[in-house]
Amino acid sequence: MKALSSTLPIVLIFVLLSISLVAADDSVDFDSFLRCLPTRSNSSVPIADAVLTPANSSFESIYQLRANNLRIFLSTTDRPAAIITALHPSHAQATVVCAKRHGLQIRIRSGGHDFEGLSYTSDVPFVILDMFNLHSIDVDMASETAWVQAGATTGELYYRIAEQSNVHGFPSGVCTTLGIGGHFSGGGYGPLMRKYGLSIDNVIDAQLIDANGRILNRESMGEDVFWAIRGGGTTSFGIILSWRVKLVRVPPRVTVFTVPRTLEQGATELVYRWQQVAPKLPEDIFIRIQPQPINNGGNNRTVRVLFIGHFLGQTDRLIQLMNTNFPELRLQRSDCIEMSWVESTVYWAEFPDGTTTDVLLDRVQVNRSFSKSKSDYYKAVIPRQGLEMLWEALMDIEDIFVQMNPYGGRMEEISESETAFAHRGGNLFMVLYGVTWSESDGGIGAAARYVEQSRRLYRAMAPYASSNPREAFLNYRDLDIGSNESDETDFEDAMEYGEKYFRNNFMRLAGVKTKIDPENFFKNEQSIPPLPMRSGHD
Ligand SMILES: Cc1cc2nc3c(=O)[nH]c(=O)nc-3n(C[C@H](O)[C@H](O)[C@H](O)COP(=O)(O)OP(=O)(O)OC[C@H]3O[C@@H](n4cnc5c(N)ncnc54)[C@H](O)[C@@H]3O)c2cc1C
Ligand SMILES: *[C@@H]1O[C@H](CO)[C@@H](O)[C@H](O)[C@H]1NC(C)=O
Ligand SMILES: *[C@@H]1O[C@H](CO)[C@@H](O)[C@H](O)[C@H]1NC(C)=O
Ligand SMILES: *[C@@H]1O[C@H](CO)[C@@H](O)[C@H](O)[C@H]1NC(C)=O
Ligand SMILES: *[C@@H]1O[C@H](CO)[C@@H](O)[C@H](O)[C@H]1NC(C)=O
Ligand SMILES: CC(=O)N[C@H]1CO[C@H](CO)[C@@H](O)[C@@H]1O
Repeated sequence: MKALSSTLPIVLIFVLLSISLVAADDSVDFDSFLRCLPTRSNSSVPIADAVLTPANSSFESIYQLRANNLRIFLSTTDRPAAIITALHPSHAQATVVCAKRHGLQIRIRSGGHDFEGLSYTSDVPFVILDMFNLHSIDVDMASETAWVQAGATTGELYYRIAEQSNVHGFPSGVCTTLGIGGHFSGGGYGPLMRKYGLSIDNVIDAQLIDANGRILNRESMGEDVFWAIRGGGTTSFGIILSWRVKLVRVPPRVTVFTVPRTLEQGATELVYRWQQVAPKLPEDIFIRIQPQPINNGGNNRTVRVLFIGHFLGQTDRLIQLMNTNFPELRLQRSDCIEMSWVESTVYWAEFPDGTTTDVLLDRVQVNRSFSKSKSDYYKAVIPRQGLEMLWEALMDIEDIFVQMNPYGGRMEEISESETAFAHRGGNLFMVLYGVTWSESDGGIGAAARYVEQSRRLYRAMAPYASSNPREAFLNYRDLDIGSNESDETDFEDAMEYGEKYFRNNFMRLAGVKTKIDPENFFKNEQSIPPLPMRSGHD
């Protein structure tokens, strides 16, 4: 991300001309790595079919295809020495064993949505283990469970469940191209969160490849490791091959709505009220809000807040509940649309009206953009003057995206230590601040300016957000909150981001890490380090 500080458009040309291969480093024995691979994998599915080096014509296109954030992708010149597009679990096992033996770091990629690109960039010689081809989903209606491979997307999971049942679903993210492998590692949330918790709260088993290349399940990895991989950033502990999930019950018809309110229509008072009401509503109701600046023509800017709702039930009941609990929103029957649960995943992902559920099988994010995101947790209501300051800040910023998601319900019931995901009781809502822009807004050359805008908003909200630590959501990865270099994980540095992401679970995570990966093979700029070695004289 070094090029970010430059605002010259020439950067792009520079990047394209100077793509370099980190494999050139002498200390790394890349040829031996390549020779090692077939000796460690199942010969009936040749690993040669999975290995791409820069000599292969498809290398660059596969690299790019799932490098989702153009801010990261266009600011790095380093390329992996190889991309292993695993076609069989043994290809992933071989990648671990051979990379460890021959001094290469691995970066694990499933859907490639990491906000800071940690699944496809590194400053040291590395290979990408791409799990995208391992995407089978086996739904078993008798036990109401499914085994889902890491490379499957959220959309595929929703689609495959709906093929079998219209009264089952799964609580995961809104975007339908997220990789299950990365998405669950940080928790995984969506509109079913208040009713059923996070994705990881409904995970009952997993297959994990450890640093010795062994495949472990829940029993053989032990409850400590199983605890850590649910929300603790799986990538610090191993490679997820698949998760076994418990499906959840949904009614045959659910109701969705999107209600816009501008400042002139009283949005400030509504948002003030929403903060108190939304975390306490019946668990079947989830109302996200999205304030965004809009132009009223000329230079007259205002803020419009979208109230985006999801209800596990039908319109009549929803209207009753809203009249009782949140009459100020004045939700009308005509605002509500009834549909099946799987159709609601398409609605929530903001596909154009009329898009059919087949879109859930589109596995690749086609329209990529430049982005920088940050997150906050709120345990107290933002006062009216705080909201007014937020509106001012939004109207000041070019392409800002703010999303506020209510907690409460099931999230309040699960204890902070039940899984590694620590943001539970006491949180009113979680906020995403994102700036996104495109090539026509200035592309990579404008990155420094946009990134600074996101930081400015984050600083402005400090008085209202959680503090000591100022908590952050791992799935909304943000290197600003503390990070390390690609190949070293200093414990003190790790504590800085670790407490924000994991609160009191950080030390226990480091303890688990010490047991399963004491040599710290699985690491990145924000991984969990092993506990520091004791000095001996205490
Ligand atoms: C448009 C968009 C919408 C989003 N919406 C939501 C949302 O609604 N809810 C939510 O919770 N999050 C959401 N996110 C965040 C998302 O959950 C995270 O970015 C998540 O990490 C993406 O997983 P991935 O597999 O696609 O990404 P990747 O970039 O492939 O991986 C992300 C991280 O997980 C690691 N990893 C990937 N696969 C494995 C594996 N098999 N084993 C071990 N480690 C692995 C990677 O090394 C990396 O550190 C959204 C992100 C985007 C870009
Ligand atoms: C190799 O993979 C095939 C196909 O998945 C499987 O049938 C076979 O048992 C595997 N062989 C070994 C030695 O694991
Ligand atoms: C990559 O190129 C090598 C050498 O030309 C070739 O043998 C191999 O099949 C190619 N790999 C893939 C996955 O296409
Ligand atoms: C700006 O737009 C709002 C909403 O349309 C309107 O009420 C207001 O009068 C406008 N202000 C100016 C200065 O035009
Ligand atoms: C991608 O962007 C193009 C051009 O803006 C648009 O026409 C197309 O519908 C978009 N595709 C998706 C899937 O959003
Ligand atoms: C990028 C970054 O923050 N790197 C830090 C990693 O840890 C070392 C100490 O071991 C710091 O000096 C770096 O600043």
